[in-house]
Amino acid sequence: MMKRVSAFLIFALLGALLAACGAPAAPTPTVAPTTPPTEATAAPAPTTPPPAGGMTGVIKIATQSPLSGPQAALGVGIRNGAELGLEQLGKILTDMGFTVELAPFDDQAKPEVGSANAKNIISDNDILCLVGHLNSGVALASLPDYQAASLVMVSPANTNPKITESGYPNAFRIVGRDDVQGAVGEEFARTELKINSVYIIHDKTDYGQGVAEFFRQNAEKNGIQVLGFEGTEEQSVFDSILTPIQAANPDLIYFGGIYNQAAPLFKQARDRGITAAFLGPDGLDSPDLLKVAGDAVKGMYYTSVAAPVSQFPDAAKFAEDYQAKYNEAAPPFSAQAYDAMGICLQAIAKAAETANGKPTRAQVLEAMKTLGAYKGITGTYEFNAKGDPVKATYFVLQVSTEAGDPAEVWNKNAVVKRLEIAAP
Ligand code: ABU
Repeated sequence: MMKRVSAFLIFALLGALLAACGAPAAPTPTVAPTTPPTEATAAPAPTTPPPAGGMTGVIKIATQSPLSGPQAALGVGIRNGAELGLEQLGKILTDMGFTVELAPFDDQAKPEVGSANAKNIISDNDILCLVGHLNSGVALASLPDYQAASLVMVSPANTNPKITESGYPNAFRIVGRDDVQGAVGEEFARTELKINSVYIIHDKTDYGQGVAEFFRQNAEKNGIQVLGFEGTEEQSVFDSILTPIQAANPDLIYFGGIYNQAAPLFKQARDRGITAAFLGPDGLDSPDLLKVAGDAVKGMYYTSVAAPVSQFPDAAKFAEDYQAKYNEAAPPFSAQAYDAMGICLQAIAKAAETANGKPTRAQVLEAMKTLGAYKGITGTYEFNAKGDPVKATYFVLQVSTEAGDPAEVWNKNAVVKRLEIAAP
């Protein structure tokens, strides 16, 4: 027995000696090539062993957004914007000695897929920050897992108040909120469009129903007649929704939801002779609204917390680089994803300096809380204690009536109002 123990000790000592002599050189700092979109069911990537000290090792930043399905036009833009951000801003970590990688996940705009992905994301200890989501309902389904792992989420798009009102210390966003966006839309409809009556439709999601409720509350308070308030998950044939709207003959149809559902709804409304004005929130801020609905939406108004990238002078180079890399115009929310990535990188770098090595997620979260102002390409962001930006920009925009490629034409949408509003 003693002999077997001695032999084991000798082998162990030899092994330790060899490992010390032949320890691998620190990896050359690089931005690793993009990994392909991860399937919702994909197994988590293996984690690298923690470095023995110093600024070495792999650091991953994940994205979650719809990369497939009907909302992919905005979701892919978020992934691409974050990817470009990592390529151009990742130097802050590679100069320290780390290797940085993007870990993109496809949440399909479905809460259950986002939640399943979240479990894979937190099981990969190299993932230190997350840029996402597009959909507030998907973020809300994923946040309990992120919180359990102290993983920071920086959203470039989520506007539902619950994101930052539910007590998640790790939830941050750089955009405004629907309690404000709904009020901005209602005020514009009442004072500029001079509407007296509205029929409100929503998509039954946290986001769509939420913003529709805020619009309704303000409309009722301010004397606009609300002729209907309906939720629907219908995606293509809206006859049963449009028949009562046609009978009610409202001045305005307000749609709380995303462009993929709004486009056929608005198109079919016009096709059957409904003349009401259309209005909706930032979920409509996609060239695909114009691509599918065509003339039906030309000249219509919408509110947004994102706006076409052409509205941000500091994002001009981003727009050029995006076009060159992805062969299409940068969609709304992609520049915000670039900034969300920049914020993740700053927080990780700050945490690495404090830790004098690869930080933990908890250390990144601590760094986020004291990050101070971050100057991005879409604005300067500073977070309040809830994780909201101290001030957010809200736009009222009008869809261009010009002909041409919708992705190009969308950048010609006119800004009717631009408001800087403090977080509620
Ligand atoms: N705010 C636009 C994207 C939709 C959402 O927040 O769910």
